[in-house]
Amino acid sequence: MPKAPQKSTAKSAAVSETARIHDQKLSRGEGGELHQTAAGATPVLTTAQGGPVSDDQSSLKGGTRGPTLLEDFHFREKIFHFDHERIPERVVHARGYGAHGYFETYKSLARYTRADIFQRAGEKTPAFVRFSTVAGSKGSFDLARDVRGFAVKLYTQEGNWDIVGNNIPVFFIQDAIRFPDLVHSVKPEPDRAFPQAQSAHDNFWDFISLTPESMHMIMWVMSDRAIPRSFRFMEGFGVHTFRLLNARDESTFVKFHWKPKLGLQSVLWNEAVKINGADPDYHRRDLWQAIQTGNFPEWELQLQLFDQDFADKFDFDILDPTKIIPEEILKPVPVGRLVLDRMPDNFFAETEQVAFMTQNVPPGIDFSNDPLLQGRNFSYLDTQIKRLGSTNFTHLAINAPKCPFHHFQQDGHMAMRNPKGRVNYQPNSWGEGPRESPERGHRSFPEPMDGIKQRVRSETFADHYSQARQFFISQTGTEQDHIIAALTFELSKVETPVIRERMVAHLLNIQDELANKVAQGLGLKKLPNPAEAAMPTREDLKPSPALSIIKNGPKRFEGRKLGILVTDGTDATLLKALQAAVAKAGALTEIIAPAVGGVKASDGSWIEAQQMIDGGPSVLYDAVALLPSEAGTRVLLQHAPARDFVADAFQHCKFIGHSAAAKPLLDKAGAQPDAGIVPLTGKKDVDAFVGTLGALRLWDREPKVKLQPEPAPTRGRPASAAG
Ligand code: HDE
Repeated sequence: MPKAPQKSTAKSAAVSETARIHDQKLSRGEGGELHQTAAGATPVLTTAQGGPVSDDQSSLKGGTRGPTLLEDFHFREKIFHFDHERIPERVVHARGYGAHGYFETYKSLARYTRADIFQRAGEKTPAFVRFSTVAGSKGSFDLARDVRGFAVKLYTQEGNWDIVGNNIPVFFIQDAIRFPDLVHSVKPEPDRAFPQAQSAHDNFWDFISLTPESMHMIMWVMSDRAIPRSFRFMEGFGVHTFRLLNARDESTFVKFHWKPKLGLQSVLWNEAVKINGADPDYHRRDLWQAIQTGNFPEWELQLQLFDQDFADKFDFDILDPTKIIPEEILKPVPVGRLVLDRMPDNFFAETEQVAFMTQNVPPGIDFSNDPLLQGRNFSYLDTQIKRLGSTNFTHLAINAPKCPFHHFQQDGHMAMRNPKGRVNYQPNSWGEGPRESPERGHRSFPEPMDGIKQRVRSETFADHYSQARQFFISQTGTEQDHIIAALTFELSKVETPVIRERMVAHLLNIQDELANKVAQGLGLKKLPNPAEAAMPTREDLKPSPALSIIKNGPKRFEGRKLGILVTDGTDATLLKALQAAVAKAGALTEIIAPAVGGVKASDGSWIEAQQMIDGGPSVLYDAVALLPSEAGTRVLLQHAPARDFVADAFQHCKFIGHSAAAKPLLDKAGAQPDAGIVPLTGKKDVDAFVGTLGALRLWDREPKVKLQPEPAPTRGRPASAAG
């Protein structure tokens, strides 16, 4: 619906009768067509009590210039409600964006689990997903270097099931009791209240450098996984080991993986920094646009299933949340798909008020003893009462189950549906009300337990470096360079040299080339000794190609966006051919022009733009095409944002298609010819260009566009055999 125009309510001392009548007309919706509803009938504005309002623009006064009267109940209610609009933001994962959709089961998993959602092939279960960053506050920017939350609520026929996961399969810590310290350390430092949404500061790296168990996670957050191009192009993980229980209460261990249909993709750090300025809502806008244009994002749920025997033989403890089970060792099995096809009607009511809780599991799903998961199961209920303010947060539509439910919980703030009738307890003699069901109800795995009461970390959790090393050697050379650059950048923001050195000491336990290059990038005069390790790093773990983004590239441009720079006189035929080819590849185009009003193309047609060049830098696109006319190029050559547009696309290793007329612009931006710079003359070139876009980036260009420091003396073992 069109938005009503903003209107000043400031009044001059003597309000003219015409202005007053005009105001009243506007408030009644008679002021112009923008106020009409689609049906032409405007509903009457009311108070929250339902009383019709006569004037919403002026408060009730004693005289034209007199004081506002206390009896103005409409004003009082309006301001009172406004003053209370905020609820506490989530202490972590404050910035998030959600969407509705459904989960479709591929086939029955009755052999493994009695969970109702997995019994029938083709069954669709309503779902709500909230993606988030962790460290930043609600108003922070989307492209922070951070873990992304990937929280899924499945409204199953036997109660809500929340898989409250992340886009990274491991975590910083092994025991929930350390979580407040971890989060305090990454948040803005308490005396200065900065930096916002950033881990590049002393407190964070101080904590990390004193926490060897975080090293595997650190490899992931310093990799490109922590700066995803879109929510749609990232994986999700349940992180912990859970259990599936079948009808006979037999247990199978399970790890949950969400695999994006469109493949993985991330941006570069230099790009992320610029995106945050150009469009701080980049990820939300992307999801919004994809869903509004009918390009519904989709993930496949894949399960790693294993038994106690596998767990006993596996290299690491399956209860340790800082470890993965490499996919090459245990192949994940596809069991269903998740499709997001509807944005919430209201962000606050749904995305802000949704309450995820790890302890929401239906019968047939059970927990493992992972001490991080156990702590989470305790924590999430507290957070909901704090944020939502009432024990009745399950009465909110977004949190309520969509299956029948019956219980005797009652009253409390904002109770919306207390049980009907006389009976509010059990057992009772009235033969009324719900009763428990040992058959249908949730049962826990009857795991034998003994042991002494103690505060310990299991010795089986003691290897902190081997999988960190495995992650690093599983990456392509390009991705390794990005990890090295990220560590160098983050630690360069640490003001205390000893913390930088402590981190390099840990890196020496992970991989020598990594440690040496970071030390060199930081300008460390002398390498420290490797950190003392509880267990030596294993060097026999094989690279796991599944851990690399680039090795698993989608090889298609589907779901991506091409930015096309045009000016007056742009070749209309070429432009149309390009737009058609990109649409055929399942991708979007956006026109960028000197003015948003558009340009007149070579055939006299008018082409509307979506962005003016100053507002549409190339960092917002996956690839770009430069189609200015000769005259247009002369103008663009004088315009710094146009030069930046090209220079950035080049340094970010993007594919650049261009008309012959655009050549001087490429030259001026320092974009030297290579395989990623593709001249476009006709349809044939255009098709070939769009074909190459599936590679997403020309990584071979990267060494040519970045600072290459002089090699410094190194020590330790030679570089790994990584790809
Ligand atoms: Fe959370 N976490 N967490 N967390 N978490 C919250 O719950 C907590 C952890 C995750 O979109 C809070 O509703 C503890 C791991 C996501 O609404 C809070 C521990 C993983 C979301 C909380 C962890 C997560 C949260 C804050 C250590 C990945 C956002 C607001 C034991 C597997 C959900 C809220 C949404 C949110 C506690 C660790 C994922 C405070 C105590 C590990 C995706 O309850």
